[in-house]
Amino acid sequence: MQYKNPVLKGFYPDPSVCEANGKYYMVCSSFQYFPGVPLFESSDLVNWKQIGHVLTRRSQVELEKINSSGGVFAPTIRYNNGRFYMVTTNDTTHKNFYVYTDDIYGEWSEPVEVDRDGIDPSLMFDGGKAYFIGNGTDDYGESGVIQCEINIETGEKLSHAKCIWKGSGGRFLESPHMYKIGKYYYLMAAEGGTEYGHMITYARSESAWGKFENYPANPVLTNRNKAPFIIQGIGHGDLVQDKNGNWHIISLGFRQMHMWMAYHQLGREVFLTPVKFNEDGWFTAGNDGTTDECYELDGDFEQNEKKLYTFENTDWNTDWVFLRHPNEKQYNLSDGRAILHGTDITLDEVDSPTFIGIRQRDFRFELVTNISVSGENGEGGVTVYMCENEHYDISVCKNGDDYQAVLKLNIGGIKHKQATAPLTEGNAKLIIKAQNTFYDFYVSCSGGGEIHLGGGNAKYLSSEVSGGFTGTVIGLYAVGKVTADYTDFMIKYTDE
Ligand code: 6LW
Repeated sequence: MQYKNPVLKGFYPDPSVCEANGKYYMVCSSFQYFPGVPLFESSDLVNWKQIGHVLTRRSQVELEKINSSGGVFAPTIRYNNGRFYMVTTNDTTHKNFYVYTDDIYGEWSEPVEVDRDGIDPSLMFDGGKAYFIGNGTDDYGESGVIQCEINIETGEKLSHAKCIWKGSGGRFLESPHMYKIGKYYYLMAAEGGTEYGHMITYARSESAWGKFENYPANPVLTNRNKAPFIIQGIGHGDLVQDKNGNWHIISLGFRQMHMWMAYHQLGREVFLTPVKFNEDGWFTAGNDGTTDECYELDGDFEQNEKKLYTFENTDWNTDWVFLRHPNEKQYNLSDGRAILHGTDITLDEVDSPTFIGIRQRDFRFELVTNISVSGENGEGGVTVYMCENEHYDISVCKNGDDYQAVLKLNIGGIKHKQATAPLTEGNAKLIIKAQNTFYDFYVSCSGGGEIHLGGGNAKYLSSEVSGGFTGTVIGLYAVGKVTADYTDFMIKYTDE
């Protein structure tokens, strides 16, 4: 059967995957969003169903007022002796820690800290030992891929932290993972940085401590010279074997908004690329060392893609996220309805405004929602949000008895009120129509037609402009002394 990349669309960066009891489990980074580390399950590596989050309690991760694109960086998920482990870094507090669970559908433990620097930690279990692998500097001042043995019960280091590989020479050596396959230990990592120069490289050794011999044709996988091609930034991968014995790399990548426009607003998404081990024990990836849009995959499966998102067919605890730690009193979320109570925190702040969002999953969509704004002075609406300095907001503003529909664009911190339209009441229908390169905003009130308020170019919300690691999130929000009551919400995605 054929599948099409990305296998998981939208802002789900830094994927890591493991196999357990005939299923695959995947985690992604989540930065300033809470709950943190979205957790997915699949039976074919192509269709991924989110089953929850790993970091669901404030005691597991501190995100109070942390910088956008700070917080939870790349995670790794591994399964050993009936227990799942997720290890990651809070890049704002510079803490490396892991949590564990014996029930993948339940809660995860309190964090176990590991006294190591760097980011992109990984775990390997081999010969009854647990190895903590990441990047950073070792106990002797060497930088590169750093390994130490740990007591998995306590996180205590049981050996010196030692640099075991310095990569193939690319900048930003990150995302190391080690695998024991046959007689070799394979050490795979990302180099080049998570933009257009991203690549996956690897080396092998007959010892977990090296000396590691570089694959002679590194990088084994990259799209850095694949042009013109929409899929770019391939890197940060994890190796996984499927039930038919075939190997794959699941990695991050991104889709440019247009063949000739090197901007991406959706964030880094998840791609699946086939891998082949050769007689000589080296492996290759893709047809030519690059990630294509479509591949054949053994197995009897259909690739399903959800195109319609509503309050009724999404789960507030799984599909929706808050900015940092929410004040739960500000939200009343139920089947088919969301009631948000504003505070004085705005979307332009590095804080936790009244905001609940769902990742933008593809370029072209139409969003419609009813909204009713009541209270004293303030606004309630929908935002296409990259971070506090890049977001487009359509809202119903209430100032005493005066109501207005307002379109605001925040581009690089330049706050521009693009259009207003008078309303006779606080009830309205807000509409967003998105193309690959542009967002258009409309309002309609009882019985009236759609008023086009204006729009904004998608590239000003892109990672290239905003500079972060996240992707656009479509958020419901309220600011000020108002309550915003949303019903009949839907986002419908359409193909090119
Ligand atoms: C991730 C690291 C990286 O931890 O960006 O650029 C970090 N590379 O691999 C956040 O995605």
